[in-house]
Amino acid sequence: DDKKREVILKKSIIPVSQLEASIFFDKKTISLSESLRNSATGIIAEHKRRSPSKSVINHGFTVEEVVKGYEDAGACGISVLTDGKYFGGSLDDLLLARASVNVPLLRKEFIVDEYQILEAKAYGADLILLIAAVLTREEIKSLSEFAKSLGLEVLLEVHSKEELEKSIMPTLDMIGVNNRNLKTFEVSLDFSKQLAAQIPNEFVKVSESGISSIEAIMELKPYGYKGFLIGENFMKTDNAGKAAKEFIS
Ligand code: IGP
Repeated sequence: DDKKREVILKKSIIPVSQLEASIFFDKKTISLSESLRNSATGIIAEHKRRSPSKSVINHGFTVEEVVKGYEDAGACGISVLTDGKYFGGSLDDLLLARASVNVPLLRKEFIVDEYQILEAKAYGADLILLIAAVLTREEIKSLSEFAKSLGLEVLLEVHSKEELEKSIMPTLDMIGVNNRNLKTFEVSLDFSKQLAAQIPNEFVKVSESGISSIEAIMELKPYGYKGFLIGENFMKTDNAGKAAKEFIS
């Protein structure tokens, strides 16, 4: 399929030896799970140019300006969409973000192979996302083990009880419940609420998508959520960093 083709094309451009030569490759990563455990707010702010469910318009700010704004606002971590096809992002966005901030950075991507994890490390990420909906248990196991071997943390994304049950393993650091169904785009905080009790306590719980108010966070906290991944609510404004600041303070 298209995604596979993209990955193959990219592989022929940058050899693994060159990724491993990146200045970020041997750099110690920063732990998002630790920051979330110790944070009062737990906001993970996302850089997202557009999305298939809604067109999000970034009003002329560069990725550096947006992520700096997020860091100044007090975000615990920053998610950078690197998918080009659906979200208009790129690995360059991740690299520019890395050069601009010191908070943990998530490479937000549909990860299906180890090469993409090497890329994540080489372009400065601290953690990766694995999406249970598109991976088997064996894939989650081998990809998360590989990420951990590079010092990257792993955020596993689930949307249902079945996805959660098949995925639980010690190589995960955080479990995120996506409030948006990736197929129907239906969004409801009920997904986070319903799954919370089934997420074992050793994993930091993250609620993802469709969060647009402090009230939503207040509603989710009693369920044990420590992290809140927010994109659209900030990126749809004319100044994402400023919106994050107002939200967090
Ligand atoms: C952010 P929102 O509704 O605040 O923009 O959502 C983030 O959760 C969302 O972008 C996301 C995503 C994903 C994107 C969650 N899981 C997987 C791409 C792939």
